[in-house]
Amino acid sequence: MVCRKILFESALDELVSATNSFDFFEFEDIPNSLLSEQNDSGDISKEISVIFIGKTGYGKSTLLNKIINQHFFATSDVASCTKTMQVAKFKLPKGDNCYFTLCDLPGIGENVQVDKEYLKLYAKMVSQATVVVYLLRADQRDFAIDERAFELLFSEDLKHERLIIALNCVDKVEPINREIEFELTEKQKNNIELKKQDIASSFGVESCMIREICSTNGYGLSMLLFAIHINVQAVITKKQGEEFSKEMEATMRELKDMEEELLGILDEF
Ligand SMILES: Nc1nc2c(ncn2[C@@H]2O[C@H](COP(=O)(O)OP(=O)(O)OP(=O)(O)O)[C@@H](O)[C@H]2O)c(=O)[nH]1
Ligand SMILES: [Mg+2]
Repeated sequence: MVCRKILFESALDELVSATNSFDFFEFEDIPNSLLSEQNDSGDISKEISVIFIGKTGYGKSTLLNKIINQHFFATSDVASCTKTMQVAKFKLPKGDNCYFTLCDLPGIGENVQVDKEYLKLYAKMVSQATVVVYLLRADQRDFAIDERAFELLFSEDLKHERLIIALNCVDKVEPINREIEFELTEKQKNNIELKKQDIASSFGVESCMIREICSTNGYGLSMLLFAIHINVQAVITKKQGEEFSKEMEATMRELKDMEEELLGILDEF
């Protein structure tokens, strides 16, 4: 049994209004086969879950706080922080003990011994999760630990079905303008795009599944939530594989065009 701590429990409506996502749960009929069973000290719940994994200090807990718009997940500026799995649970309309859960896991990379234990936990949770969000940092160059974790955790199929990479800390991408309030410059955007292409080829994933974000100020959060939303929905409707990736890329491009158009209109005012 995997030990976990429930930090927050509420109705799905609360998550829907905090994120403007995941409203499809109200309409979709979720097959029982997709719900994984979790046992919290004898309390059994059936869950659709999104797990957040990756190296220590890369902002998993910060991102989860930003998503639920509350400060429930402990974060640290200094030391490796999350030591057990922690979850926020949102009750699905489907039944009494059915939930959509967001799970924060301890970070790898602190030391070799602990990593063995955490990677075992990751493997178990990846096998049960509906969607996996793997955090990387946009200002990082050393991917050795992550590449090793990818080899251990993700089959080729899984990489193309229910994995999203959240490329965090875009505010730290050079060249940083320290004079002005946060706004990505064209040069930073270009460097982020190059970083995404680099990661897509070394990790063997679609670049549309890499979402650039800043967990502290919320940059890119709506696009990441949209990616999680449609991945969960795709798993539920069992629309997977290459065809789905292409569809997703087209949808993402459409959304990005809409965003840019909207920003253009706002700039004119
Ligand atoms: N500049 C910047 N800092 C960030 C961002 N996201 C997180 N941080 C900072 O990174 C530090 C670590 O964040 P955590 O959320 O505790 O990281 P974690 O991945 O949960 O770490 P573990 O629990 O040890 O695995 C904190 O000081 C956060 O404020 C970001 O997008 N930009
Ligand atoms: Mg943490």
